[in-house]
Amino acid sequence: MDYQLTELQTNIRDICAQIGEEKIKPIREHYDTANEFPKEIMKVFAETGLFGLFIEEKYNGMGGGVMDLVIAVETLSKTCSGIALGLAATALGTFPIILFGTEEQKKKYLTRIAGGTIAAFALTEAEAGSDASGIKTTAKKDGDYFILNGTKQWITNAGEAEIYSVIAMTNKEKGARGATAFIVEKDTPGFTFGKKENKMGIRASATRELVFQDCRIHKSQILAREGMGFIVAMKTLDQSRPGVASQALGIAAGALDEAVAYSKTRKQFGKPICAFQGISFMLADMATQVEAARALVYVVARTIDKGEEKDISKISAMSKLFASDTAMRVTTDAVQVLGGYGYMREYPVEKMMRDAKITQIYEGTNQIQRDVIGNCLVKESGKGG
Ligand code: COS
Repeated sequence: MDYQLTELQTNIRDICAQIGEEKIKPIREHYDTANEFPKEIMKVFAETGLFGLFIEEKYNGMGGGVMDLVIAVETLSKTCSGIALGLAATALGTFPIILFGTEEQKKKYLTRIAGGTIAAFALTEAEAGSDASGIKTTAKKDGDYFILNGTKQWITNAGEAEIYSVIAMTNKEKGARGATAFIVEKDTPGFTFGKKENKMGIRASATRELVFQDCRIHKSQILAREGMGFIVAMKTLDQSRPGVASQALGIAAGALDEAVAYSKTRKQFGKPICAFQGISFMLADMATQVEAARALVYVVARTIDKGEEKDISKISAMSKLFASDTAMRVTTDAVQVLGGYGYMREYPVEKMMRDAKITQIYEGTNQIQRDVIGNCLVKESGKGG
């Protein structure tokens, strides 16, 4: 299909496909098995300028937007979404600065990120997953400083990132309106990391706790204003969910490729299995779902980049919901097409199926996405809210 990619986007797709084939494919199994973060590949991303893809040129970025990020993450995720996540989660940690940073904060942090410094976003806690305004990490005012105490859970890129966008409560009584967003640097005293999680999929990505114990952060590190942390988080997620959608899309597209290739070489009853309608109909459905997901994700990403839509929550949630459900269905079917071989670690489709599952869960479960979409529909119809 002709998606009318720009020259930059075509170049990004080709470069990422080359990185996937030459650098990621030979090592993806190792990092998945070892549950290890691929620093060497992050260097390749940095050298290629991928960390600056979605950052303005005046901060040494490439001046692209969500669509450019989507193309990169989709293409890299075809080979390994766990590795692509190092880039996607950096974007997630960067969006609060892009959307709400002061000129000074942007100059200081965006230029570093564009040069290859990894970032992360810290909202989730043990008791605050879907209920994001229930966070318990506190930031108590002390003169020009805020003292952070608490633990963030399941933070992607934790320990590897140098720059963290952290949401903490500055006024518990005010609920969602009592949260504040801070930029916290890795080596700040009082800021340490908890255990590395042993995950089902995306095992090449680093997922750890962030632990704050009397961690002093200067007020100049606040993003937006005191009390605006929840809005910073929500607007960030609106911007980043198409990134998860593109990760899911890449996983699904990768699994489809594997299934088609296998079906042409695997012979049963004297014929390649693609000659059986039971298989070819499955492949046809998988391909149709992938293309439908791609069309939706691209249109949503472009709409966000245009900046004309006032409320992007609904379409952003739709892209993540549809693409991640597609990824789960298509990878499950890919394992089915490969049969017993699909279930074995020697073939990549079982890893793709494991990797797909998280896209229905993180950056808001798909139940939360439906909730967001439903609330938007009611608001738009003027009946509620
Ligand atoms: N953009 C701007 N403002 C938003 C917003 C958005 N996308 N979403 C909510 N708000 C505002 C609301 O308008 C409301 O403002 P007022 O206080 O002025 O009325 C405020 O934020 C609180 O909103 P709401 O009452 O809807 O908050 P809830 O506590 O009910 O939570 C959901 C809403 C469920 C949507 C939110 O908690 C959520 O997104 N949860 C999932 C979190 C998530 O994705 N976690 C993954 C972490 S990153 S891996």
